[in-house]
Amino acid sequence: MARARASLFSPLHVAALATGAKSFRDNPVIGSARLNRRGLHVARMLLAARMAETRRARLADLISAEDGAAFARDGFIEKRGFLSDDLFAALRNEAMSRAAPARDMVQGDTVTRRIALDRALLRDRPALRALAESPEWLGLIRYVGASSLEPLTYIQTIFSRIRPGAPDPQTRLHADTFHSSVKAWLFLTDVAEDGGPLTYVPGSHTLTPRRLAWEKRASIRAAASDDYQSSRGSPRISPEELGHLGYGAPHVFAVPANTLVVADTLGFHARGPSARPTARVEIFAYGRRNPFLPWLGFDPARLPLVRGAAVPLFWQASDAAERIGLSRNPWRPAGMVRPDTPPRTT
Ligand SMILES: O=C(O)CCC(=O)C(=O)O
Ligand SMILES: [Fe+2]
Repeated sequence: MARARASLFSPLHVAALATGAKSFRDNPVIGSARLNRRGLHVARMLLAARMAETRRARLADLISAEDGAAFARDGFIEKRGFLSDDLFAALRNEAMSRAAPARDMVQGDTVTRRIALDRALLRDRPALRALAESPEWLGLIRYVGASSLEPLTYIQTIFSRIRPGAPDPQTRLHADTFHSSVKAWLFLTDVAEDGGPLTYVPGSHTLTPRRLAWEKRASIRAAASDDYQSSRGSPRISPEELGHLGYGAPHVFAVPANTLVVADTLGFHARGPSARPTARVEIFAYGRRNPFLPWLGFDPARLPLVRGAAVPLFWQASDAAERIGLSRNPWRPAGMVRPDTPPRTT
């Protein structure tokens, strides 16, 4: 019987266990209630955490001891006044005052806009290039990301409550996936407490026994969950459950412009609610690799032909996939716009 059931699993679905594949609903092995009851999901989490810890230890020289201690405690590093006043003013001007090719994505009542900081854009924007190449910026991202990765970097705008629609799904506390990965936000605008701020539950990036027990329970029912994001491997958690796991309230990044936050999105985080339509603009970087890699380097995104072109390549591939009917690309071309030009998708 067990044999007959095991044969339902295709080799590709099994092979995906060794990657960052996370969707309980799309992969019958990852989503198997029977295997997750026996600890499959939790075993992947523990192995990924151990690999991340080993890789991160080798990257300790990239950041200060103080930042390392803050990260170990909280799961994020916050740096106010990250850039010098002059560099920040120049960078903000380069980012905000010039139109650039953008993509918009609608999620409920929210529109996310991204302008890729690719090679073409950076060519004549020296302040943005100085940030993208800054050892301090890259060091923080690589340390938190536990890999010598090449982050995907954008000018990102969050237009909260810009259109009628369901509440933004990012406003529910969640972990992005089952393993460490890094996101960084250098805010170009001041962010108010009731203006859709980033929030993060301090310390929730570590796998405590209670977190693992919660993950195990969640993994058993995830494939059948009617919460779409949870079933796709980004588990949502309620404030009550969070209390049961022993965590305090989320920290709210109501911060002035020129604050950098670099976070491990294995920890629980969300976008706080917005009391009115707002446009939060930031330089946003993202890095995620196979969590089971023993090595630090060899990121394909660092190859000469890909470096500085990964985002447009990805967008074009997603457009091509849509043209042949595979899947809709949620990132729709928005034309040449500035980060704060109101979206047309309202
Ligand atoms: O933009 C934010 O405040 C957080 C959104 C989020 O959950 C994410 O980017 O993973
Ligand atoms: Fe997230």
